[in-house]
Amino acid sequence: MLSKTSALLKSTFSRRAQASVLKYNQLSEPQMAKTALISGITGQDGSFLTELLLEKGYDVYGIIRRSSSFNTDRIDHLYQDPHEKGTRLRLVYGDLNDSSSLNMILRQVQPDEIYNLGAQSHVRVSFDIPEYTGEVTGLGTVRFLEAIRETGIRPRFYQASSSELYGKVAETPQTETTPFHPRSPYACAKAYAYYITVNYRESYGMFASNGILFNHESERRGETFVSRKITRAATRIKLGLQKKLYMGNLDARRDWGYARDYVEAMWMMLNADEADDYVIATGETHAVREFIEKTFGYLDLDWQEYVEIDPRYFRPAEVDLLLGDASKARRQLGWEPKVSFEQLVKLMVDYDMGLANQEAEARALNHKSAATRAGWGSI
Ligand code: NAP
Ligand code: G4F
Repeated sequence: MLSKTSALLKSTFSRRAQASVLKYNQLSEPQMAKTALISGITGQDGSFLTELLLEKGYDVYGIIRRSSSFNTDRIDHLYQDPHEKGTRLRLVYGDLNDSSSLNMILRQVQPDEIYNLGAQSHVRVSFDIPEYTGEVTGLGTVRFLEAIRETGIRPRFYQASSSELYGKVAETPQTETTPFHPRSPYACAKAYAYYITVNYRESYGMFASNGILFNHESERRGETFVSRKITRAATRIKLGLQKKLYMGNLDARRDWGYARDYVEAMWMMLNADEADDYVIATGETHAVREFIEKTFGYLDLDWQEYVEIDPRYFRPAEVDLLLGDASKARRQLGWEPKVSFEQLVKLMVDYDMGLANQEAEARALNHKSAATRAGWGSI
């Protein structure tokens, strides 16, 4: 019964969050606190950043795109009824592919800070839809920057740059001065976004900063990224809901941190004295195989019995090794990661075990589960 009730509550909250999306002409209200505008608010990082900014007393506006089904799950717990006085989180429809919506939103919201987190962010998928990825992940950034220029407001701008820029790495560890060698349409789009952000800073004196963030995960990570794919599958296997986990390259190494720690770095960058570019990373690297070993080990399972390789998950070009050196962020922003690799795996497994338990209960009630779709496609 618990899962039935929680499903009902979830859909009610989703409906309410969608209902709270404002029309542009409803946006203006006298503002005292700092105002932040976030693209990608429905994503992993967007949800943690929204929590952080609300805690800090900001008014937060999030851009969401029209979707035929509810996609506000990650921020539903932050829902505030816009009809009540003092609402501090508002959602507005817009799209990084639609300059006019960005212009209109900027004029109405007049943000002090903009966090551009919106992107087609899946590397493997970017090989399937390279042009679309270029549009949203690359050109989306210049659409935003141009909208700032055209409206004449002077917000601080954060660009969600990525360690994928280093690709076929020229040196290890990677720092702010390591040359880029992108290895996917996603990384090429992010390279454009990185340089156009630097260019607008240099050309127009904008306060525009790049956070070159290494992989960061959480219990809210999308289920087709490797960490979550592993923790979802292992917990389901533990409860007999799934038999096998099909994986790609287990030798790839990543510098994995916790997303909540990383959104703090974003805020610190926009609240520094000067705009600049920063690597954000833990300084530890682990193979995908280690992530699997830790996860299954934590559940007392022998991973070799369950994991099989499926070449569909290999990428046309791979990024073999990422390891970041965040000394500059430590020195200049005072940022450092708090959650270790072990703690990260544990918190994700604990969360997904809760979901697997709910799924087992729902199955007993004969409900269809989203998790049964996890094996779709080649991601
Ligand atoms: P995510 O969970 O995939 O979220 C992406 C967000 O972008 C979602 O809210 C999505 O909206 C939105 N979006 C997609 N297309 C859009 C469009 N055309 N217009 C407006 N919004 C759009 O990504 P994340 O992990 O939170 O990452 C946030 C940002 O950091 C991304 O730019 C990502 O590339 C970058 N980054 C991530 C990492 C990492 O390890 N997580 C590392 C470095 C950089 P829907 O919910 O509607 O799909
Ligand atoms: O979790 P992933 O899909 O993340 P990837 O490609 O490193 O990209 C993520 O981090 C970037 C920062 O460096 C972000 F910019 C980007 O937006 C995204 O958030 O894959 C990690 C590694 C890869 O080497 C991949 O080949 O895991 C390997 N892998 C092995 N088997 C797999 C699988 N990845 C996925 N998604 N699925 C597999 O079955």
